[in-house]
Amino acid sequence: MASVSVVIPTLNEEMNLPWVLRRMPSYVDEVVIVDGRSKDHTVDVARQVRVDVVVVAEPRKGKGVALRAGFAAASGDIIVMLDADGSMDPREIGWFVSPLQHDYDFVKGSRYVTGGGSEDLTFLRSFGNRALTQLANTVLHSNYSDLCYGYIAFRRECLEVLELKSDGFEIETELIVRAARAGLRIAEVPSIELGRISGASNLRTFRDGWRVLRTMARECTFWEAPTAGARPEALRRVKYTYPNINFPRTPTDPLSLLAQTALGPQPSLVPQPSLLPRVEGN
Ligand SMILES: Nc1nc2c(ncn2[C@@H]2O[C@H](COP(=O)(O)OP(=O)(O)O)[C@@H](O)[C@H]2O)c(=O)[nH]1
Ligand SMILES: [Mg+2]
Repeated sequence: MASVSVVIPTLNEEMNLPWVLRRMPSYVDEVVIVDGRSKDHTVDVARQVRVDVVVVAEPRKGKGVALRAGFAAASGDIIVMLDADGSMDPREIGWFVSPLQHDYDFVKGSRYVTGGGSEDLTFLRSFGNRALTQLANTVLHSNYSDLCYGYIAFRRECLEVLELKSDGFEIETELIVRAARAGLRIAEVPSIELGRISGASNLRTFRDGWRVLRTMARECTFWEAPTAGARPEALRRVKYTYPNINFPRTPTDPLSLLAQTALGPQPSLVPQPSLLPRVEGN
């Protein structure tokens, strides 16, 4: 059985990270958080909720810098990256991991294939994302449905091929473009993007949109052979939901969480709801 590491960059997410860690399926072998710039109790609450969490200190700015440090520290055969703000549900990790255990190298979450969706996309971001996706597909001869979405998993061997170097949010573009150009076997799986539980996004639509464009320009030549880009296969699914009974999506009070003693109630020991997806209508 392939081992699974989850890498989570964190920047002041003390109120959101507990939900994310509690939603982690039991088959995840390792959780790596990358922090170094948080001014709050993010690292402490992570250790409180999950004693075996691996903490990587990365004081330099940027999601890309943080992810690269996390990938280097992760020990699993399969690496999953997701956000700490509660916008990506760890319960979906199974959909990412299972294609990787069979025929695929790289699995990308998509809000647009059947079964996916978003509670968080503004009109401007949605429009920009569609335009960038179209542009990427034209130059890459690929058929991605959702470029700017960073719920991604891959086999660790891919890191040698991908040779990541981006520092900011454009690392997602770099990953996706290089995966297609390298001809990796790519699947898209549906994912439902939720709203941030609390706090504000660190992404600035225009500045980061521009960085995505610049990355694409750097990565793509004007002419690519029509077979150069890999064709991601969309693994569509019926819409599904996961039970959310034990862990309501409300901001956690970090101080009362940290006040729990080692002998007190341990949230990580609360029985996990069934890992199996509940198909709506059943
Ligand atoms: N370590 C680290 N994490 C970051 C940094 N910037 C953003 N993040 C994390 O990256 C994830 C995505 O950031 P977010 O602000 O939610 O951006 P959005 O989802 O694109 O709107 C979150 O888990 C953040 O805490 C950073 O400079 N360093
Ligand atoms: Mg977010």
